[in-house]
Amino acid sequence: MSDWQIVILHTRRNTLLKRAIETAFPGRAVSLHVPALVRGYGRAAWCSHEEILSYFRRYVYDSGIWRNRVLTIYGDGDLHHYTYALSRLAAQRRGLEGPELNWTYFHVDNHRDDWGERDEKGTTDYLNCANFVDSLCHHHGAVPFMIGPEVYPVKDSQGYRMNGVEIPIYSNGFPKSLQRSRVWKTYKSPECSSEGTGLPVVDDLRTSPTPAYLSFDLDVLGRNEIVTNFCQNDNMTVRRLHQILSRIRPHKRVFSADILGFPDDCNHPLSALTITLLARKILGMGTQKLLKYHSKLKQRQAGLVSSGKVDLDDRGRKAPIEEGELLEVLRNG
Ligand SMILES: [Mn+2]
Repeated sequence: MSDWQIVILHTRRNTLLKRAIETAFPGRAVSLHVPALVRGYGRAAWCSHEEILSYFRRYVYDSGIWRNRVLTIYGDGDLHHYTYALSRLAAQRRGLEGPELNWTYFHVDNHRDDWGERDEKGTTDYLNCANFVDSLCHHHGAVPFMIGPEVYPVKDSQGYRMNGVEIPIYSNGFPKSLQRSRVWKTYKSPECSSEGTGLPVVDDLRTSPTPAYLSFDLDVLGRNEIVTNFCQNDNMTVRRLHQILSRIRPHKRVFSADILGFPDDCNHPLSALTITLLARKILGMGTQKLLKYHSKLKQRQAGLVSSGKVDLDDRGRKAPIEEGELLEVLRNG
C-alpha cells in the first residue's frame, strides 16, 4: 500500500472529487489542474497517438511521482483514451514495452472501447474514448483483459490482428476455455452480452502476463452507485468490483491504475464515496466500515427513489448525503 501515490487530474478548480480524495487520502494525493484536457472539446476528443503521449509527458508526468505505483483519477468518460498515455508512462517506467505482450491491461468498463474504423493494416490515425484499447495493446505490448458486459464472440476468439500481429483477448464474460469450445467457434452473431459481473477465471489470470495495469470506467457501475455521463451497468456494485479485484490480485503484480467517468461539474457526494471505496480497494486498504456506510446511504437513496423524490436517470440528482457529512466520515477513516 505504501508505495501508491494518487494523482487527481481535474479540469475545473476545486472539484468535489478533489476535496473528497484529498480528505480520504491525506499526504498521498497530488492534484493537477489541467484545463487543457478539455480545451476545445472537439479537438480533445480526437487526438493522434503522438499528441496524447507528448501532452502527458510534458504536463502530467513527474519522474518523482511515477517512481511509485500511481492511481490516476481523472475526468469524465469522454476522455478515456487518455489511459493510452497513462498506462504507457507507467509501463515504460517499469521497462515493459511493446511488442512483447508482457503486461496485462484490465479494461473494466460498461463498453469495450475497441471499436474504431481502421485502415487495411488494422490501425487507426486518431484516438477517441471508444477506439483506443486495441491501439494501446498493439503499440504498448499489452494483453487486454475485459471486465464488463460486452462480449464479441467472433472478435474475441480471433483476438486483435494489427499489422500482422495477433493479440489474444481475455474477458470475464467469455473465458478462453469457452472461446475455444466448438459451440463458440461456429457462433455467427458478432455480439452478445453477459451480466458483466462474473469473476475472471483463474486459468485466464494464470496465462495472461503477471504485470498488470487496471483502468476503471465508472459507467461499469449501476446508477444506484454513481452518476456518470454514459449508460451504466445496473448489475454491478462496488462491492462486486471488490470481489473481482480480490480474485485478480493474487495472480497479478499491479503496477498502476486509473479511475475515470465522474464528470468534474457533478456534485454528488455518494458518487465520491463510491470512488473512494474503489480507490481504497486498489491501494489494498480496508473497506468494511465504509462499505457498511455506503450500503446505508444506498438504502436511504432507494427510499427517495421510491417516493419519487430522486430519479436515477437525472444526472443532476440529489445525493442521500451532503458533502459536509461525507468529508467528516472520510476524515475519520
Ligand atoms: Mn470507457
